[in-house]
Order: sequence, then structure tokens, then C-alpha cells
Amino acid sequence: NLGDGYRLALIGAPIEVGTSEPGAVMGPAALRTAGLGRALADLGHAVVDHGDVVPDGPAGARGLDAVAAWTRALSRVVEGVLDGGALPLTAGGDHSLSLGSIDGVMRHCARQGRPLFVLWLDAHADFNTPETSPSGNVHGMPLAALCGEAGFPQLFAEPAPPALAPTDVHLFGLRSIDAGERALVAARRVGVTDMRTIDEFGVIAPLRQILERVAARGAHLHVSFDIDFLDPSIAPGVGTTVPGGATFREAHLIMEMLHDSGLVRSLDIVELNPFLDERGRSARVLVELAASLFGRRILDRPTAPIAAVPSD
Ligand code: HAR
Ligand code: MN
Ligand code: MN
Ligand code: MN
Repeated sequence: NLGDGYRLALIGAPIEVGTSEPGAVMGPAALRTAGLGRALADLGHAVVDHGDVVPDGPAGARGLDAVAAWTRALSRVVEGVLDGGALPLTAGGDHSLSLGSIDGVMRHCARQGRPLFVLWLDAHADFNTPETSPSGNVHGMPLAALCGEAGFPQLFAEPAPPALAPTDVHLFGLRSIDAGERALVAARRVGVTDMRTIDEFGVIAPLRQILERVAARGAHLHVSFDIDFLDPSIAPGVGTTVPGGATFREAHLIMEMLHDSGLVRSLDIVELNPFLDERGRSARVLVELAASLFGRRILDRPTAPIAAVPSD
């Protein structure tokens, strides 16, 4: 158990080599400017800002070679933070950074003999391979690479940990998927709560099911939060907006439920593009949501279960 005040490690990952839209390189700076570190420290956590990670070797060009250089560097930092008993919060940067953060988490979990579960809050599935990708953008591929799909060059340092089990990945908020990745997601039995499901059942029932499963297995829960999970009306600062995303209230409730579960052991916040933002709105929304995930609440007690609310 992490106890009350967590040790949080803020890791900047100013990576945009996985996308064709420039600007995500400014994401970590914008999150710091919006007060991410201060908000978490004000909640009583010990926050250490590790600064921005520097890629291993040349990472100038776009594409998989450049991403590999980031992956190796990020993996080392994230694994080191976890080994030191702190919780890594990797702030991006485009979603290809999760290749590195999750590789680091997998190495840490493998050594501890602990199962890993990945909750992927995103409009997209990010399950393309170089072969199925319509764009060639690596930020649309990290889950496929992490789950051991063929067709990728060597991205991870040797020895690579065993691939992530697709059944231990859950896509939450999905509303944009390409034909090739749709077939893969179905064939590999990746967990999915799409926006249709959220429209019908809300966020509580599907998320509770996931959290119960993670708790029952004693798994490490990694949350990868792509800002395009949110509706573009509340978070316009992203290169790949998709209409029909989560409302602030839905996202906020998810963060509160994640906090109350006590299960989250590592987090990515990705795809913030401050160049496309409106006066820092998106960065501020992300700081607010991160604070909720780490314990900011309206009253100083967990929300009462429904049965305990007086009905008349
Ligand atoms: N699926 C599309 C592609 O592969 C768009 C991917 C966009 N990815 C992100 N991350 N913004 O979720 O090109
Ligand atoms: Mn994504
Ligand atoms: Mn380790
Ligand atoms: Mn996305």
C-alpha cells in the first residue's frame, strides 16, 4: 500500500516524433505551468520533478527509430522510480511515450512477480501496426507493439520483458478505430468500453467491473490518459480531436473512483498540444483531473455508497 501521502515522481516526456502534428513537445512545460506539481503537493504528496527525459541517441526524425530512442530512456526512468517505491507520472508528449513508460512498468512488475493491468482512456485504440496504420504515426501503435504484434522493429532494450497480455488491456472511451486495428482488437480480445457503452450504462458500472478485477488479482494498475478521451469542447488542445468524448463530470468521476480504489501505481498524461490549446484551458483541466485522481475531493470523506443516502 502506498499510504496516505504518496511519493509522486513527475517525469517530462517532450516527445512528438510519434505524431505528424507538431506541438506536443510543449506538453510537459504547459502542465508544469498549469501547476501540476503544486496541485499534487498541496494534497499532501511528496512530489519530485525529475525534469524532462532525454532520448537515448538521435531522436530528431519522426518514426519508429526515433521512438525507440525515447522508449529506452523512458523505460529506465520509470522502472527506477517504481523500484524506489514512488509512483511515476509521465507527462507528454504524444502517446508513443507509453511504449517507454509501460515497458518500464512491465520490467518492474516482472521482477516483482506482479500482474499488470493497463487502463487506456482514449478516443482511439492505438492498436495499429506499421502494416495496418493508415497514417504511419507511431502514437496510433503503442498498444500493438506492447502486446507483441509482429511487424515492429526492435523498440525495447534487451532483454525485453514478456509482451503485455491483450486481455489485461482495457480501452475506455473508444470512438475512433481503423479497420485493421478493429480486427486485431477483436481477435486479441482486448477489453473495450466504447462510448456507446458509456452512453448506455454510464462510466460507473463498466469501471467498477474493471477495478474489481484488478483488485481481485492484486495487479499493478497503470492508467494511460490520452487527453482526446475528453470531449474537445472541454479539452481542445490536442492534435486528433474526436467529437462525442467524455464530459468533465464523467472524467472527474472516473478520477475519483480511481483514487478511491487505491489501485493506481503509475500514470501517463499524453497528447496535450499547447500550441492548439485555448488560453491553457486543456492543461488546466488535466491538472484538475490529476488532482482528483490523487485525492482532491469535495468533502473530507469518500462519497457515500448509494444505499447510505437517505431517500426520504
Ligand atoms: N488511428 C489513427 C492512426 O493510427 C489515429 C491515431 C491517433 N492517435 C492518437 N492517440 N491520437 O490516441 O493514425
Ligand atoms: Mn492515444
Ligand atoms: Mn524493477
Ligand atoms: Mn487518442
